[in-house]
Amino acid sequence: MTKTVLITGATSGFGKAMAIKFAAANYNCIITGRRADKLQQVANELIDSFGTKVLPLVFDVQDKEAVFNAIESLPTEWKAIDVLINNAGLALGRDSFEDADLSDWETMIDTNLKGLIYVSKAVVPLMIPRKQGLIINLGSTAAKDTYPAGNAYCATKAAVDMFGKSMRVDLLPHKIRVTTIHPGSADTDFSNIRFKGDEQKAAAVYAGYTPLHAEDVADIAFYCASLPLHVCINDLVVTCSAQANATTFFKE
Ligand code: NDP
Ligand code: 8X3
Repeated sequence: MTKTVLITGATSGFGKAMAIKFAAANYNCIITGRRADKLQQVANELIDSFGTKVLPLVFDVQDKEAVFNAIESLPTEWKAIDVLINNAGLALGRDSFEDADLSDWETMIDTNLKGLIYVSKAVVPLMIPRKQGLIINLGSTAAKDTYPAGNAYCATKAAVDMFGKSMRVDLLPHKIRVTTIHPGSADTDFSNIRFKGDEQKAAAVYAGYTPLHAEDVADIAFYCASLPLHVCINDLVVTCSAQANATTFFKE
């Protein structure tokens, strides 16, 4: 039977690459994001390339009401969600504690943590009666250790890590598996957004080494989703070969 995946933040980066990967494997894809035009482009690409069924949903994960409305209004045939990928997220700013913008911190908390909680809380009730489901959360190496001026971003990802562990325990009786993938540095739009369009600063993040690409992370997410039902990868940290942990890189 055809499976269904819901991927948040599918307008670019990991989410878009995951949508392509799952659509290529004939999953029905529910894809979400705030930018309606980009989301429709991704939907068209999936339909044109793979002929899969695609349902684009435009909402901001920070907006609790919008999240619950979107999930509750899903057509019946889209409610059997096999895989939820909580991917939407961002970093804003890379400023030391005293200089950091409090509203940037609030946006990261509202998106990376509260948004993930809203989407999970809306989708899990659809999984419980089916006694199956896989939730893949996007953490980060920043969840495992902090780096200078990582402050609120690192804190949100550490919270995602712990919330995923908690979900895994609570959802065990419902046979819902929870995997958290923690990528290191990857060359998506992430740094452009973090540095608010400063392309030089964004490019400097990836200078001197080959970072992860979105497709690498999509392949890993797909692998996690392809395992037999009795297997669950709980926690997966992945970096490019030039990165050892949140702070240590070998650049040439
Ligand atoms: P991108 O900026 O390329 O993609 C982020 C996606 O999240 C976009 O599709 C964006 O869609 C969506 N998004 C952001 N805010 C919201 C919101 N409020 N509501 C709905 N959707 C939102 O970055 P990545 O692909 O790199 O990031 C994906 C995830 O991976 C994030 O959680 C990030 O923290 C994490 N990560 C990234 C790493 C990296 O180095 N790139 C490494 C480790 C983890 P739209 O703007 O259309 O709403
Ligand atoms: C994104 C990777 O190193 O910028 O989570 O925190 S990093």
